[in-house]
Amino acid sequence: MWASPYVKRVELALKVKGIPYEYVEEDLMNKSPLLLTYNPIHKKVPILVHNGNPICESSVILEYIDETWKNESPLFPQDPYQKAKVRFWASYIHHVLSHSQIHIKQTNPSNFCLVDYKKQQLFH
Ligand SMILES: N[C@@H](CCC(=O)N[C@@H](CS)C(=O)NCC(=O)O)C(=O)O
Repeated sequence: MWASPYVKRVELALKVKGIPYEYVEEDLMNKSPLLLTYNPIHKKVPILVHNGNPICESSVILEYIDETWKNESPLFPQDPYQKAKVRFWASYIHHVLSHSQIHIKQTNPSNFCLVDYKKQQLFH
């Protein structure tokens, strides 16, 4: 689901750490048997499948990635207070974006921008 912020944060984490992955697009209007098998509780993306094991929920996936590939660029600081601050701001930014009229729009095959539909503004 290319426009999903939950999927994007997982892809970004994999890219930051340089972990090769295969991306499988899902049609959320017609969910595949694989999606329903791997995430029977929420039936949502993203799902990371690693060593045959499905991991669901983007924040859980991010922590799994960070703990599994420890030596590559850490996503979270070790210090519990610093880690709490990172989690706070990640949650804040996500909350602001998902509760606003701002959406991601693809302007051409390789270019994305943020669109504020209320203010009719584009942010590149
Ligand atoms: N809390 C979940 C939310 C994931 C989520 O809402 N995914 C949406 C795509 S953006 C989805 O799969 N929706 C399908 C549905 O609601 O049926 C996470 O962080 O992974």
